[in-house]
Amino acid sequence: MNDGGYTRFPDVEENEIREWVESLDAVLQDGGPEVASQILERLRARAQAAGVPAPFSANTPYTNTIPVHQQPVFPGDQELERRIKSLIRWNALAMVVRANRVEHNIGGHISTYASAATLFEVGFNHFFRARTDQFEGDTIYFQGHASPGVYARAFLEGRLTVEKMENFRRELRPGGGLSSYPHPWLMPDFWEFPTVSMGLSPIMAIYQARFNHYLTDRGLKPESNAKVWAFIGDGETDEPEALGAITLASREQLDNLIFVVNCNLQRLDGPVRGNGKIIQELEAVFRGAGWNVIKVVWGSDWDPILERDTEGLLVKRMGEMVDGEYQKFVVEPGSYVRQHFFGSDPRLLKLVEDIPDEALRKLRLGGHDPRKVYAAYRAAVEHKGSPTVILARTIKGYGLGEIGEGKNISHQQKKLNEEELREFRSRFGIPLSDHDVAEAPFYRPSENSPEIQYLHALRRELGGYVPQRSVRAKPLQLAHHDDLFEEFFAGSEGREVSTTMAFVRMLNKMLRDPEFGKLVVPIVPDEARTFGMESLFRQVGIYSHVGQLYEPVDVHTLLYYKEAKDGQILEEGITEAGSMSSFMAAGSAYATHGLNMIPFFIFYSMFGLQRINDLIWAAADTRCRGFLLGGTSGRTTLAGEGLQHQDGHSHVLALGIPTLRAYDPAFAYEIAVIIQDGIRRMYKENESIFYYITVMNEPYVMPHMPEGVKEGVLKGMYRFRASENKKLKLRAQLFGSGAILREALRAQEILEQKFNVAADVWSVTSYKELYREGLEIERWNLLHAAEKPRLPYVTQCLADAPGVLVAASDYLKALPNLVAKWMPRRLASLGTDGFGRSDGRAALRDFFEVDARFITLATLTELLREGKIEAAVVEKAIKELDINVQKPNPMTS
Ligand SMILES: Cc1ncc(C[n+]2csc(CCOP(=O)(O)OP(=O)(O)O)c2C)c(N)n1
Ligand SMILES: [Mg+2]
Repeated sequence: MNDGGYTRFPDVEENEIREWVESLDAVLQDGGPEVASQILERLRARAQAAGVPAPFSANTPYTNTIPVHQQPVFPGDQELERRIKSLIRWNALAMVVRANRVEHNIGGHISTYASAATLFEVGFNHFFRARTDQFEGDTIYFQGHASPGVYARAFLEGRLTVEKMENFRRELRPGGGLSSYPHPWLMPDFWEFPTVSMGLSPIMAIYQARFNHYLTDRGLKPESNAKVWAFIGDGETDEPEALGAITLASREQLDNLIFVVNCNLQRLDGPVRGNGKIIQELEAVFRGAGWNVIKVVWGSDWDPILERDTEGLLVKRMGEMVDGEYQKFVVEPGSYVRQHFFGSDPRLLKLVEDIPDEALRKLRLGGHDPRKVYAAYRAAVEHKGSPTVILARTIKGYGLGEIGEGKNISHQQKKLNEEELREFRSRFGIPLSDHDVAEAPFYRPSENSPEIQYLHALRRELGGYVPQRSVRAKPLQLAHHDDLFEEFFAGSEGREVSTTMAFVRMLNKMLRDPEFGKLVVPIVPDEARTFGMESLFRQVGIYSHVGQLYEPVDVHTLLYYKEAKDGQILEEGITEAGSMSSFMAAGSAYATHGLNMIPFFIFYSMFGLQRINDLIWAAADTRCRGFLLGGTSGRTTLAGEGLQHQDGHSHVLALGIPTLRAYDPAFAYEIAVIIQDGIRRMYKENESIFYYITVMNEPYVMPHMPEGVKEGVLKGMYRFRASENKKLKLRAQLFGSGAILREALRAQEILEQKFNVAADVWSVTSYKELYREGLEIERWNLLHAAEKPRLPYVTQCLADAPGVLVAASDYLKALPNLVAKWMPRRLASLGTDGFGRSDGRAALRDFFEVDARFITLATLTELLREGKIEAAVVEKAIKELDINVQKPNPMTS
């Protein structure tokens, strides 16, 4: 695969091949590429019919895709651009070197931008269009480790001060600094998308490009030729997410999408494919997936040599070498290149006999040649019908010379001594004296200099500066908001429904809301039927850029599978990562597009936070808004499915994501309160938060909302049903969440009827919210030691709540334990630590010890501990409740 088909048939006579090649040349000359292509296609068909196994190759030779004669004229002042790029190179290097001098090991990367500089700067100078009032602008995902280069350019543009540059990677300095990598959370006016968890930006970019089409197809934004660019490392493509969604991009004909893979052949530890060729490997993968592939392997220096290579020997030789050898040519002298590359054939040696060794070593590669890169970018933006990937060959640590060019240690190179700085300075012609250079000072020519003037002029032409982030969406009014949710406050009037059903009905109503219905984006990874959402197929349609090219098998049914160009549902297929990427595109549209899109991504809760937590983390960093719905949740509520499906820990995983509000509601009105308030906070008050709400498939009667509980629902707990028998001496407070709240209610009855214990039952809608609030109060108390301590909400709630305390949920015991220290007395926690099982709900709740019987037992045991009852009562209860004390421990079995 990797040699472009050149070494496969060594026994074919060279002469014979030459004759065929000459015929092809003649056809090309007379008829042009289209005729040649037709003839080749006919030949292929003929060969196939004759039983000749047609040589399959998804590869083209290891040369540039765009031939010299098709290269457009470079539109800029190349010399001036080179000088600007050199200044950016210098400042990018200086910021890392300086940061590490001040603070040993503060880190930063020099060699990534050093290799990507031309790829970035040609984009900045000629392609990346800013967002303006008239034009939506290009969306760019910058390779995270190249951030010093992006900062250095913004510094030249006058957008970042010396002080900020000085404080690269030291954000906590007075006056602030610059974050290590692209972080919208930390630099909300600058970065739009976080990219540094490798592999995520490619998938995010693909779904962003698709989402841009979605917005246009649904009439929410005008048609435009804006592009989504993603700059990716070649090592990064090993991440499954990086290539995992590329067929979606071609299937959806995303010609608004351009990947640029910086193929410096190295990653952190060493070569990406020492024994192969990463460019050829990626070419095959992307071509196979239907992408337009543009290889930019060799720079213009190679053009005359290739022209002299009339026999194709050089191209053949280029195809033979593996990346490990190519990397060696970067670090060895020209004599080595002559001997080991050209030396394989005297005819090759002849091609370069008039080129001195030093020049031979310096023959520029494609990714460092602005003319080649420009040609590729121009072809990419003009290409129609499919996404484009540009595979550009570069050198890691380009310009660092002895200390880091092409070396295996390049990635980690952060410090340069005086001598090395001087060398770099001289190589790139930075006007700093030998004396000054030692300090690695930042250098910016005067505002009137040709460099700075040129820089500004080009950016003006492209609409302004990038990257730049701003929030352009206007807050929603939410005038009729109450009516929408009213129905759910009333309860289900005796009907048994699940919280999932209630949510779907809510979604249905929200889709019809006159103000924001059109902004709602339902996202499902092939689970709509699981959640009873199939009625939405017909109601709002499934989005498809091409509409529906077939008659669906169920066309005669009421709820048929309707795909439509203006469909509203994003039915992503089985990809939680892809769905989450859509969520991010929608959830950040308030900034990217000035549109308050409201994504509702509903998934199997086990395959959410557990599977795609890194993307959810990135969504938080992106300041995304919207709702994540963990469907069929609960370790004992999702009956039958067993170990891989039953989620009992997503709420624990949600704890770590700072802007994620996580709720485990039990009733429809709780969900309504949470969603209503969430929409208000995110889209009216402009808070950068998002929500995780678990919903269940267990049907039961949804009660009417009691008076005055809304605040408690949102804060995390409220007393749902107080004991009516206050005269009893034995008292308890039971905390239930989600479906397990009903077990607590049952326990309340058992305790009262059989054991004379009066228990109040609380619905704990969010341990995370209680925990956050408690931590906030504790911090306040810590920092205001002399003042009267404040009380956490949990403590306030339980101030007048007598008796023992017992919590039960469908999640890990760790959740209630988080807030136990703010409770007035010891808390007994019941939860579902351990592997799930396939069985019915009752059996599962017995197995995990979270049912009404175990809540009763835990309450009695606590009363025994407090000396309020005798051990005999507990022993009797164990028998009456039919509890097997010899049963295996669910945590370890
Ligand atoms: C998910 C993830 N794993 C590991 C890393 C650590 N890491 C940072 S850069 C890097 C190597 C990058 O190599 P490549 O993608 O080829 O980029 P280059 O710097 O060579 O352009 C690694 C492993 C990371 N940032 N993200
Ligand atoms: Mg690399």
